[in-house]
Amino acid sequence: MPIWNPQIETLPRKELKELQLRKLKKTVQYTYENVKFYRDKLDAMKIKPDDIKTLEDIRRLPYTVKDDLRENFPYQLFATPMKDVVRIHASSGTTGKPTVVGYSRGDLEMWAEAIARLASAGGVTADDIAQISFGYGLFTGGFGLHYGLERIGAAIIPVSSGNTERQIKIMQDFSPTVLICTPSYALHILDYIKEMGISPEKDLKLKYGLFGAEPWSESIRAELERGFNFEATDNYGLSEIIGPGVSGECLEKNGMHINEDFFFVEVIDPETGEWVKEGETGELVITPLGKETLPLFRYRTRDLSHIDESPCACGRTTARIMKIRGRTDDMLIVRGVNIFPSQIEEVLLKIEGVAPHYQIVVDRKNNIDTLEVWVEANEIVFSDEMKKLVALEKLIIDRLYVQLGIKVEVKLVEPKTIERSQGKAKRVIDKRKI
Ligand code: DLL
Repeated sequence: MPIWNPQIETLPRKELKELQLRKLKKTVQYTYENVKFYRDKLDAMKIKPDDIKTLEDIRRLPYTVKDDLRENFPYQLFATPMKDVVRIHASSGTTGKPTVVGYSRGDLEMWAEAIARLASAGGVTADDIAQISFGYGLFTGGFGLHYGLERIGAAIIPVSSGNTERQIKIMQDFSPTVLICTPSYALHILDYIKEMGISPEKDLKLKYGLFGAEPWSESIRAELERGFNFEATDNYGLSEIIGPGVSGECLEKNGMHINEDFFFVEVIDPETGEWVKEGETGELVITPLGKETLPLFRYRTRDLSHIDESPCACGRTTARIMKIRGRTDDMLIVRGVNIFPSQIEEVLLKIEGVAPHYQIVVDRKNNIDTLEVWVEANEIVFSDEMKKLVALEKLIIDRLYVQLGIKVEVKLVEPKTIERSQGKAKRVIDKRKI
């Protein structure tokens, strides 16, 4: 597979770091001059932009958190005047005000370049026809992928999300070779396809799937690749930083190559705020390099992962963010035990007879936390004897006990009872917070 921008993507790591340092220095100077919020912070900390002399010095800069964006709602962190802002997106967020992000023309250029690289890495070329089933709108997924794919020269079908039957009709009529959406929506489309008796192998032309915007396990990748008969890659990003485009997998499928000339990524211990040792898991903290409208310092993503800098067989030299394990804020504490939804998914999807649709319901009854896992059994299991259902339920309880160390309740439900999403799946319902 050709590399979109070999000059950058295969740069020796030493030169890449030199490039990052040059851009970091410029970014700090630019941000200090143009964003009062940061100027005040640096002044209070008695730090001058000139104090940043090495990449390690980034640790002298303050962190930025989501609340900083909310408190400066909507435009106070923008470094460019409105006449230079050409796009606005927002992320809804479940509590409080949404976070608003802006892009200059230069930012959109950078965004398209970042996406072109990851889409090429995932197999896309100018010969492809891409069905983009991410939502187009304030969410960054649809438009973000769109302009990068256009840059490559792929023919885009901008379907947006929803209306699954129409999605499938388009797949049959327009012969897209690439599907782009959340992995959970892809699973939902796959269910429909099976139900309609369509054979992806014979009736569709799909070759690649580019998925992201939510956590998904290797088991879901296997399920999608088998079901659609294509190759599926993962890509990661967040609206505060740019949207999709921070990083994306190549066809080696071994971590997401970071666009390191655009983003400096640190991994910190979320408790102490210190850098973890090389290769260890921690919270990703991202500083965009050279962004014009919303240049944030050290944004705390709350996403947990680790970084691998070892050479990749694809030839790219850029470091890779390994699969996102969860978020610091989606960790559930149930009867004192820390549980990540991804741990539960990992167990469920290795069990035969279980469909990749589940929901975790946490509650508190008589002052005791309860955790119920609702899992769909597949058609075959459900039409079988009761005895088998009971045995399957017991197997899931036992496996989850081994993984989590606590006994949880498991409820096997009929196929298609768990709500499907057209965007990001909602896997956890924590009634304790309601
Ligand atoms: O989800 C941007 C995006 C769109 C990325 C399309 C990839 C593809 P937000 O809505 O701001 O932006 O949500 C960002 O989603 O902090 C992660 O917790 C999660 N997330 C995004 N990509 C992945 C991924 C977009 N590949 C939040 N794996 C992030 C796991 C992901 N989690």
